[in-house]
Amino acid sequence: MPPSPPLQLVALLLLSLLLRSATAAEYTVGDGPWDTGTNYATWSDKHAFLAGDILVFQYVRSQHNVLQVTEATYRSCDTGGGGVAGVIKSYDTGYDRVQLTEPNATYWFICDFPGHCLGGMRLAVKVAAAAAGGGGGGEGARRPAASPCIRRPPAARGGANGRRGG
Ligand SMILES: *[C@@H]1O[C@H](CO)[C@@H](O)[C@H](O)[C@H]1NC(C)=O
Ligand SMILES: [Cu+2]
Repeated sequence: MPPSPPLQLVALLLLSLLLRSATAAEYTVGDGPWDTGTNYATWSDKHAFLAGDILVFQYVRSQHNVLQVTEATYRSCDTGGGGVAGVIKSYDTGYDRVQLTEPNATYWFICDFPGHCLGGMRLAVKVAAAAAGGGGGGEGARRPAASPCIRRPPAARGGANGRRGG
């Protein structure tokens, strides 16, 4: 009987899939649009973020933006009028992919449109100390399912608020 390369190929494919899912996960922030109708604290608490993971902010760019800020600005929602105080990085494409590069760190994000941050458009993301891609030590840290975010509790998003386009 000749050897059966297909089986080895399948094994290789499976292995590479496993490795890929262990290196980085991509999360759509809030499992939907970045807007004023979502509870981002609840969303963030549901997930275990690792260095290398990517956050995707999706929104109408004329209505929102994304600023990575200091903890103080996250708490005060005050960027000093000019949108600069405490601002580390700003995004405004409407489809922003932000990689969480630092292990053992917290990332803070707000929307700087008037009233939006105070209205709930702010996100704190804690990145675990173990790095996902750091020399292959990350496999134990990553939970088995690569995308557990599909299920969405029915009442998680305030219906009326979100649709107002606030
Ligand atoms: C994580 O950061 C804290 C303070 O920022 C530090 O005390 C702690 O040792 C760090 N842990 C690891 C595993 O690096
Ligand atoms: Cu906004």
